Order: sequence, then C-alpha cells, then structure tokens
Amino acid sequence: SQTKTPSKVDNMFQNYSHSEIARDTATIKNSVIMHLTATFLRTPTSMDSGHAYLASAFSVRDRLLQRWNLTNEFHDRMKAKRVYYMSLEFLIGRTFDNALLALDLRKEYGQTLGEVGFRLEDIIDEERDAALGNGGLGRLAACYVDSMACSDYPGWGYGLRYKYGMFQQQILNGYQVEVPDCWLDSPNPWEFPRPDVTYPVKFYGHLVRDPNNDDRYIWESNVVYDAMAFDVPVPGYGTTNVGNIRLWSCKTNSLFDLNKFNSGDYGGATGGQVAAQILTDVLYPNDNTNDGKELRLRQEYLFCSATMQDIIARFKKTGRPMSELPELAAIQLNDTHPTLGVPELMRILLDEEEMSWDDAWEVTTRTFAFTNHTILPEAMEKWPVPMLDKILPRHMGIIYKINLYFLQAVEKRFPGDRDLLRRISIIEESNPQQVRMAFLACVGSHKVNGVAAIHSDIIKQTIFKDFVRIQGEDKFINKTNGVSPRRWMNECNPDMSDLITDVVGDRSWVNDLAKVKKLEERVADEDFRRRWWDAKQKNKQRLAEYILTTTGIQVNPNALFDVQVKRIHEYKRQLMNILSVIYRYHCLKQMTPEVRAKELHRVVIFAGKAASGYWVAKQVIKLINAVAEVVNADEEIGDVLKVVFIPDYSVTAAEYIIPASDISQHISTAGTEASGTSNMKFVLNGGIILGTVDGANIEIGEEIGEEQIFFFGCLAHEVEDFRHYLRFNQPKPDDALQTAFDMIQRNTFGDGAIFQPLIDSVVRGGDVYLLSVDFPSYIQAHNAVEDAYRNREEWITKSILSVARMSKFSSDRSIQEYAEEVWNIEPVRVTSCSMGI
Ligand code: B1N
Repeated sequence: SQTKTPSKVDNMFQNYSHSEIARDTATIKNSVIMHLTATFLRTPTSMDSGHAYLASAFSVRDRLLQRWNLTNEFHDRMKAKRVYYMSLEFLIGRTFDNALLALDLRKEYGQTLGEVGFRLEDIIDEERDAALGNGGLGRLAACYVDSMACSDYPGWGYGLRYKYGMFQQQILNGYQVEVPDCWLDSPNPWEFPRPDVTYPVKFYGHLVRDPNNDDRYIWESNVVYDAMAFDVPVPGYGTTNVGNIRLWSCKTNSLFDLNKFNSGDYGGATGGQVAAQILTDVLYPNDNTNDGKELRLRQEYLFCSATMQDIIARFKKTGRPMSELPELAAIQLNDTHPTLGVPELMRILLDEEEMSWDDAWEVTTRTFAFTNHTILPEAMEKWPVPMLDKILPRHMGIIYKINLYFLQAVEKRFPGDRDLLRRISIIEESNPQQVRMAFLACVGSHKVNGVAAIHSDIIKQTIFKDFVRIQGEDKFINKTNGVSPRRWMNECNPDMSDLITDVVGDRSWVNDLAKVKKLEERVADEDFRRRWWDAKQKNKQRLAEYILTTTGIQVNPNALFDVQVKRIHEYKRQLMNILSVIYRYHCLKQMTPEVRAKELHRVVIFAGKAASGYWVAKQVIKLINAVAEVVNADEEIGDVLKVVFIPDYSVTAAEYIIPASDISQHISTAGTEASGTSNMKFVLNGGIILGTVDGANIEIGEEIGEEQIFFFGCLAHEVEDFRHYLRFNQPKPDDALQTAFDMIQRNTFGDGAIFQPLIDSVVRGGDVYLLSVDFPSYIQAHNAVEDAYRNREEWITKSILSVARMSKFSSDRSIQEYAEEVWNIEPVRVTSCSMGI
C-alpha cells in the first residue's frame, strides 16, 4: 500500500478538525434531509416519526464523529496515559437527547423538526434503549465513561455488544414474562462498526512447552473465533472531548464450512457460525447472582482476550518497551467478571512477548485495579478447575503459578499457618476444585476498592481480611459511587435544572456540581420555593400519564408518590414494602369514611425485573400485582391508596420515574447493598429517602443532614446476631406484620396458597433478610414520612437543602478520585486548535 505524506495528511485533518460544528438550522435541515433520502431512501413526504428520528440521529452523529476522531487522534499524539474501564455491562439507555444537550443543539434540532411537523419529544421517544446491563453495576459503568468524557480524562470503556440486551418484561396475569430485546432490529446510529479491528480468540486445544524458555508455552488450538469491534461514541458535555465504548461482537464468517455446503450439508455448513455467534448473543440477566454457566465463562474470555490484544496493539504503536505498559495504560476491573484479563495479559507477555515471569507479573499488577461491588455469597464468581482447564488450558496453568508464588510468599512471612494458606488460596480445595475469581482479581491488582464507605469497611473485615494483613492496608481503599448530573438531572429533569441554572447564573453546574450549594441561599425565597414545588408537580403529572399509558391505572398527581424501583431481590426487600402496603390497606378499611377521607393520599409505585430463574423474586412481582388489583378496584379506598407496578423498568423508565418521586425506598437489610446509586439520583431530583442504614444511604445522610432523610431498621453490626438468633428461634412478627400475613392467607388477594412460600421465607426460613426485625421501625418511619409530607413548607425546605448538599454524589467526583488515587492519569483537554501543535 501507498505511504502517506504526513504533512499533507496533517493539513487535511487540521482543516477538518478546525471546522466548527454547523449550528444554523438550514445546514441542520439539509443534513437531516440528506440522511433521510440517501441513508434511508425516504422522502420528506413519506417520512414517519421513526425515520425522522433516524435521519436526525445520523445527522447528530456526523457532528459527534468529527469531535470523536479529533479526540482519539489527539490523545494518541500526546501519548496520554489512558484508563480502560473493563465491564461486561454498559447500561447506556438512549443517546440522542444526551448528544443534543452535549453539543448544545437541542433547540436547533427541535426547531428543524418542528418545521417538518414533528415534536422533538416524540422523536426522542422513537429511540430504543441500549440495555446492555442489568442494574446498578452496568449503569455505573455508563455514568463513569460519561464523566471521563466530560472531565477530559483519556479513557475508554470496553464491553460486549450483546445482540439481545436485557430482556423486556411484560406482566401477564400478574406474572413477569420475559421477551427478547431485539434492540438491533432497527439501524443503530450510535455504533460504528470496525471490521478492521478484529482479533482471533482461541479456545480449548493443548500446550507445547518451549524447550528454550521455561516460562513460555505454545498454545495450539483450531477453535478460533473472531472478535470484531463496534465503537459507541460518548458525547462530552461542555467539552469537545468525545469518549468511546468499544464493544466486541463475535464474527462468524470465517467459520462457514464451504466443503460441507458443497456436499449438501447445509446445517453442518453453518454449525460453526451458530456456535460462535452465540458467544455475544445474549446478556446474562443476573444481578447479584452467578449461575456458573460455561457459556458465560466463554463470553468473559472472548471479552478479555480481545480487549487485552487491542490495548497491547495500541501500546505497541508508541514504540515503547512492554515494561512501560503501566505508564500508558491503567485497567479497571468492574467486579470479577473481567478478571481473566489478568492471566490473559500474563499469557501475552510470557508467550508472545517472551518476557520473564517476574517482569510480566510486575507489569500486570501495576496495570490492573479491581472494584468489588457485592458481598452476597451467591454473587461470588467461582469457576470449576476442570472447566477452566478444558476451555483455557494455558490460563489455568498461569493461575496455578500465580497462586503458587503467592502462597510461597505468604508461607515465608507467616510460616506454618496452614489454615491461612487454605483460606487465601486462589484455588478452593472443594470437590471439584474452584478458582476464586475475587482472590485472583485482588492478587493481580495494585488497588482494590469497595463502592461506598460502609461496603469498603465490610470487605476489609470479611472477604479480604487476610489480604489486608498480607498485602497492607493501603491497597484497600474506598471509592464511593456517583451518578452523572448530565443524564440524571439536566436531561431527565429540565424544569428543576432550569431553576438551578437561574440560581447559579449559568449551566456550568452540570459539569461542576459543587455549584448547586448556592441553592441554600434561596431556601427562604417564597417565589423560588413555589417554583421548586411546581417543577416536582409537573414531573408527577408527566409520570401519571406514563403510568396511564403503561398500566391503564389512573393516579392522582397530588398524592404522595412513594417509589421503589430497582431489581427485584430478596435482600432489597420489596416483600417488606408490599407487606406494609397490605397493612396500610387493612388500617384504611378499619376507618370510617370520614376519618379515611382525611388520610394522606398515596401512590405506591414499584418497578423492576427479576432474574429469569429467580422464582421467589417472581412471586414477589405476582404479589405486588395481586395487591394492586384488589386495592385499586376498591371503591371505598379510591384515591387514598393506589398501587402500581410499572412494567419493563429501564433507564428510560427511570428518567420518567425518578424526577417524579416524593419519597423513594432503599430498604435493603443493613450490610447487604454495597452502595446503591438510584438513592443518589432520587435525592438529586429533590426526592426524600426512606431507607436503612446501608450502602451510600449513610453518606447521603451525612452530607444532607439527618433531618433530610428517614432512617429505620437494625444496623449492619447487629445483623449477624439477629440472624444467629433466628436460625434457632421462630421469628415473632409484630401485630402489623401478622395482620398482613393473615390477609394474604385469608385469600384477600386471590389464592393465598401461592404466596405461602413468601410468608414461609420469614416465619420458617430463618428470616435471613430480617423482615420481622425491621418491620415495626419501618411502619414508624412511614408514619414519620406522612407527618413530614403534610407539612408542605417543611417538605420543600428538606427537598431544596438536599439537592444543594448532594454534590459529592456526582460521578465526576468519583472519577477524579479514581484518576488521582488509582489510575494516575490527568485530564487532556482537546480544543479545536489543539491539532495545531
Ligand atoms: O453494583 C452497584 C451498587 O450500587 C449496588 O449496590 C450493587 O448491588 C451492584 C453479578 C452484579 N453488585 N454486584 C452486581 C451484577 C451483575 C452480575 O452478574 C453481580 N451488581 C452490583 C454499583 O456499584
């Protein structure tokens, strides 16, 4: 191929990158029409809202790609150190509105679309969520790449491009039904295929020792899949920087067997393709559980191998020796799911780069850092040694050796402590043996962090206790989670955001959340307080409409909106919430109509998906819907109490629900929710928390003041004793809880027998999540919430003060802490003149 003349290329690129993004509506209209006609073969007269969305989105994307090219080229030239955020999940949601706001083109596109007869809001609604994640962990990854882009940190996300994302949830007869999420059926403007960025990934096979090098093996296998890159741009707000999420997709073309095809074996001809494609076909719909499927292990390896090959290929272009990798790359492991990156980097350094073991290990541990997101035992990843040995023989050998050297070093420092060695071994001596991925991630990293202060303390006292003693206190740190103010304030709550902008003077608070502090100055301003309340009312009105279209239930926007939306899990205790609703229903039924009419009106809103195989969680959904059906149809009750289960909770649904909540519930058993992030989103939108002393609730309380949050329930350090007691003694439900059980058993909500297992999980199953312990204080806390809400002026004060004091929970703060204390990277600001250097 021809070589380029660098100066000529530079000039071209410089001109291109200098050209400012066109903002005049004539140019915008032209580019929309161009895509409509040339990309989608439509005409303005035959344009429906679906094509109006696609044409507008492609037009916005053109503008984004311009900056995106510039960003990556600039970071390459500056030889900037980059962080790579490795995550099996990126719960991105929609991109169109986010990109419009980042590029400051919302008004212009709104006007352009208006001229051809569309409302921007309707066009935005045409976009499908990119739902490549389950819940908090995947959404955190999306917020973090957003913050990297907005804070000018050179960073990329790496993940998998699942053909089917998180399943869609339908509710049939009160039960969850899962429907595949075919999100790629229509064109996706927000991905950029990179057929030239494709790497081979090997499985199975056997090893041949290098006779000249003890550390080196040759791995021979003819099971080779191709991983191809798709790049997803991450628009930076208030900066020309555009981030990137590189997602791998399994390519199958090379696996088509022409010989079989020619001999008439059509099924056999595509058999290899089917087997390969399945690797990136579907996201495992588990949140906080690990079901240990072999296919998941192969997904994880495909992801890790392609990512490590890509990072190393990029590093090699700098011409620097491999030993300097940690100077140019930091890799963050989002939980243990990408931990195979550690032995994969070792394999490449040993077998392909021919480094010595010690040098390779030094490079590896200086490059990786690891975030733990859960201590639930059922979520801990462990892979059977025979399975790993079969699929990844070289990696199994490397893991054994990592473990051997680690145990030898520990034995030296703590001679004779056999029990210590058994406890910390990366290989669990069970039958069959298992690889403990959290220990491998820990040993392979220079920093390990939890996601909220209490969680980071707990992991130091439990799963990593021995490691703290062996590897030192300094390795184990806390990085409290955060959320993006771009999506979770500015985008989802425009009215409140305009109010904040009024107070701050401009919109700079979106990238510098400390500025919301200024709201405190206005807490006594009557006019401001009224506008604050009205903004919330408008959001509630909008949610009421959303509820009507998604469930057919009519709710009164003047009622208290009481919200619990998150994955359905026993530890999150949606069961306790619905039991309290049942008790409230009972109390209302006891009242005379006159007394009842004076009660505070309340809409209790639930949403969330249950993992497909999680039977108890699915029964909880059924119970919620069964209660809703009876309560909502009870004419005596009317608007005093409504119960709603919004189907198919998603990022987009959250953007409707969160800004509209008065009170939100974060009621996990103390010590079980690592952090929670929706708790932050609710408070950032002027909602109040009813919660346990758990996860980030604690730090939120510290920041905003205990008058602004309703805490209840036992404390984390008391949980063990309660559980111990309940293993040997029947729990004693208080009258309220007993009343709720009785009503279910008396078939108030349909056949009570189907809910007996839920009751049994409390009264016979040891009440692991301590519902019977926390129920009395939970009911009391509900009463306190009612009293507070009745005092509207006090409530408005709480709401304003909360938002004003929440700046700690911006993901920009989290990312800055990671950058400074873990990654050792600095912001690199790309300006349109930057290319002139
Ligand atoms: O990660 C979030 C936290 O805010 C939540 O408290 C925590 O529950 C969540 C296996 C997980 N921890 N572990 C998972 C997800 C998928 C999977 O296959 C585990 N999710 C969390 C962000 O830190």
